[in-house]
Amino acid sequence: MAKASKAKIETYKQPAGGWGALKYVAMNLVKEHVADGKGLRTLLSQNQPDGFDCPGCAWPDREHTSTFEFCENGVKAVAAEATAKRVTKEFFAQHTVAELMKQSDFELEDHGRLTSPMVYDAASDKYVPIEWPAAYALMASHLNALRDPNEADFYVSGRASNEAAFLLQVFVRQFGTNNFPDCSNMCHEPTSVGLPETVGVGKGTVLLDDFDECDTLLLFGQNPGTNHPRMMGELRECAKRGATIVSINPLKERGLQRFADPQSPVEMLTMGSTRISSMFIHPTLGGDLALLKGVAKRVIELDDAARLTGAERVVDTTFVAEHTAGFEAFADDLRKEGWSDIVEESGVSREDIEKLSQVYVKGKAVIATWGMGLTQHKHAVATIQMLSNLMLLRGNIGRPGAGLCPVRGHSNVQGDRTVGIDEKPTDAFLDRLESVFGFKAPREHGHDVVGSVQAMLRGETKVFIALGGNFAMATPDTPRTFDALRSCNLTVHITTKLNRSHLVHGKEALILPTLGRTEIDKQVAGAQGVTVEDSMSMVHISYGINKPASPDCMSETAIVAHLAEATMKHRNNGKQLPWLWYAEDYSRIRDAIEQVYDAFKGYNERIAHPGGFHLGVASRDRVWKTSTGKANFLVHAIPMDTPIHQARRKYGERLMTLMTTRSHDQYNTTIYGMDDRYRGVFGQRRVVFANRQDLDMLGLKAGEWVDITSVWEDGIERRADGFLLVEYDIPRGCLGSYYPETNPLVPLESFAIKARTPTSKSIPVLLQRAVVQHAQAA
Ligand SMILES: Nc1nc2c(c(=O)[nH]1)N[C@H]1C(S)=C(S)[C@@H](COP(=O)(O)OP(=O)(O)OC[C@H]3O[C@@H](n4cnc5c(=O)[nH]c(N)nc54)[C@H](O)[C@@H]3O)O[C@H]1N2
Ligand SMILES: Nc1nc2c(c(=O)[nH]1)N[C@H]1C(S)=C(S)[C@@H](COP(=O)(O)OP(=O)(O)OC[C@H]3O[C@@H](n4cnc5c(=O)[nH]c(N)nc54)[C@H](O)[C@@H]3O)O[C@H]1N2
Ligand SMILES: [Mo]
Repeated sequence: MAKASKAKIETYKQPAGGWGALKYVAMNLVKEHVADGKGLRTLLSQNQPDGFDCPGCAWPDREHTSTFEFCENGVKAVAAEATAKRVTKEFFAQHTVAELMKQSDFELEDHGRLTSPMVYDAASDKYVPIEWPAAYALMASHLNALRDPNEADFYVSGRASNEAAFLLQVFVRQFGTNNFPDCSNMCHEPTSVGLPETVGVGKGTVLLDDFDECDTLLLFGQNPGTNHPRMMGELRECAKRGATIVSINPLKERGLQRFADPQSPVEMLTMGSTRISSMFIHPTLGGDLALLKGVAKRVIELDDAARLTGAERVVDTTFVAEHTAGFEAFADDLRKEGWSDIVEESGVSREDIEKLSQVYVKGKAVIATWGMGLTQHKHAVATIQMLSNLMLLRGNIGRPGAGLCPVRGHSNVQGDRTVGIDEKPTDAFLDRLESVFGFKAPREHGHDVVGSVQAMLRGETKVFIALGGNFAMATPDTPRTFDALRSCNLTVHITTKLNRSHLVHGKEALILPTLGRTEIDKQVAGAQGVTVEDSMSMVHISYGINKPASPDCMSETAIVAHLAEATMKHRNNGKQLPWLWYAEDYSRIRDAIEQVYDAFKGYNERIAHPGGFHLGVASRDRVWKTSTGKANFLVHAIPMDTPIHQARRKYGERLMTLMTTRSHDQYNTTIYGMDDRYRGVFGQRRVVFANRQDLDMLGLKAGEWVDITSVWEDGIERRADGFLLVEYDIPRGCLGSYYPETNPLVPLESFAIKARTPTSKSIPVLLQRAVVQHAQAA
């Protein structure tokens, strides 16, 4: 077992990446017992044309090139899956669920890969073995006993392949529901909801090649040094070429400051590094809408001045005239907007807004990227639309080196959505599905994540089946989510590793062990590859190379096919789609996908090309699939009465806004280790970052322990106790802490307008000195 760090808080002076990354790679390989030849072989196959797609993030690869793309956190994701540790039947025989509940999330996952299908036995409070056919029969009997198919929810986490996800949605829709809560609901949903109204497509418009041509990059609310380390390679190249990089983030994240490329012998040997951002703008949490309005207002001011003096226009008038609608109303709204509200609500000085505006108007090819810092807020949809507005002002969409670049999370979260995991399917899609498969698809929209928990709490959802993920820990309002899951008649997890969702189970429960992407997936027609779509709409194939974790693990696709077969054979007088036939050879599923979606034409041939193919994004080609047939400028007021404003009126400056983010040593709810070294946190996770002046104002000191309570007036007490205060360079009134420990603080009913994404980056909270002061960190 790798040695855990001692609990300490210590400024990290190294650049992101570099030798620090190599050290942690080695530590993780040792921890997972994969530091032998097999471990190395696994890593060398990552993101290779004939290897597997990294199960980490959704950042694309350069043509899946021959050099091994090095990324510390990709290695951690692979090592976590390729681990030599196993959770066996004997393990379950030794532990009751109540005992396992006492273990931390880190400990649960650290037991290793699940090896056998297990069923919950209430008499002993243990999971006991079950044969696969009996597991399918149990699920089928529950599903077929429902009065209404809408009493079942099918959760999908973004690692599932296109093949498994597509087959699942065909089955579930034939079964009769659109209940597809999906990790995307908690993630980039505001992007997927916001962009179609402005530019017609809910996806990014850039490709990696655009990073070669851009001269300006605006990075909003993301931490690529930790969450998309392969993006750092691109940023480094851009910086070296002299592109201007601005980071818009309440925190000065290490990876946004300096990066040493572990693949650059020069940087490694000379201990050198590359400066990434040349400018930092630190908005207050949720302040981006006001900030973006401020920058757009400045662009209009400069343009108005240019028009008066006859100088070159600042707005790209040709583009605006030819391609957009709503410009005049938008510009008028900006002219009327007051600077004091912009400055107050963004938390950014007029001077900094001016500087950012200058950078923006100087850029000839601007790329704007964003992550969870924009999406997990009440006004996320409006914020993303305002960013799109800003980009439209100077024609920065659909031009080489310029465009919108939402940076997705899970490696196939975008693909899952593309192939039909969508609780709000369009009629056009359902019509097509019906004509290809010959059944009537349900039209009523289904549950998203928030809707799913609410339906369980109302006692309406009886069966919950999850294809991956960790619903119990990823969702808001943890105690209520626990109650919700426990109210189900059956909960099922198709999963690689043990996590808390398996322990917070329904009256009956199954754990079904599945293959990871690194493993050989052998079916009747031979070893199968699966396809995934990255954040830039590139679709490619991935082949596992490792021996399966256990002979009893089944592929996700096969599990879905058997579930469908077992359930549907009792319906339609036994007339069935050939579920098992699809799972014999995944190219048959891809043929079916191609029949439903024109964009996948020639699917099987096109994935044979190394690097795969681009799905096509109309807005990239300046084809606007909106109601006006143009790119729309959309007016949005600066919100002045959010739950944060309301709570602040009541509690004054003591009211803090809390963001919940990832540490460097975790993959969402999977905790790899206890360090967040770029932020200087070692050996612990229960910390809260606060501004020095706020600490003084509250009469608190760094090193003290605090309890956190939410301010949300619905009669439910929300608290998370025992966090170490860490003084940090964070704007006043803002706090930062890690997810999932802080999810008990996020109210289920606090979500983004239109997108219903939980507001995990803007929770109104109060701090109290903890009753128990733990031993202080060294
Ligand atoms: N190693 C690793 N890789 C991952 C993941 C992981 O957990 N570990 N998770 C994957 C997933 S599913 C996702 S969605 C992505 C997440 O990747 P990110 O989008 O980087 O997610 P977070 O860690 O939540 O960090 C959000 C960033 O936004 C900033 N921020 C917070 N609030 C605001 C705000 O109001 N305005 C602005 N401008 N900035 C703000 C925070 O300071 C932080 O730097 O990463 C993916 N990749
Ligand atoms: N407070 C707060 N909450 C958040 C967020 C936040 O920033 N703050 N972020 C949100 C975001 S962006 C997201 S995407 C969600 C993530 O929510 P989820 O996607 O539900 O969570 P993960 O932690 O990614 O899921 C990890 C589990 O997936 C399983 N798994 C891993 N690989 C595979 C595989 O190949 N196949 C299968 N079948 N299972 C596998 C393992 O059992 C592992 O325990 O959380 C959201 N919740
Ligand atoms: Mo995500």
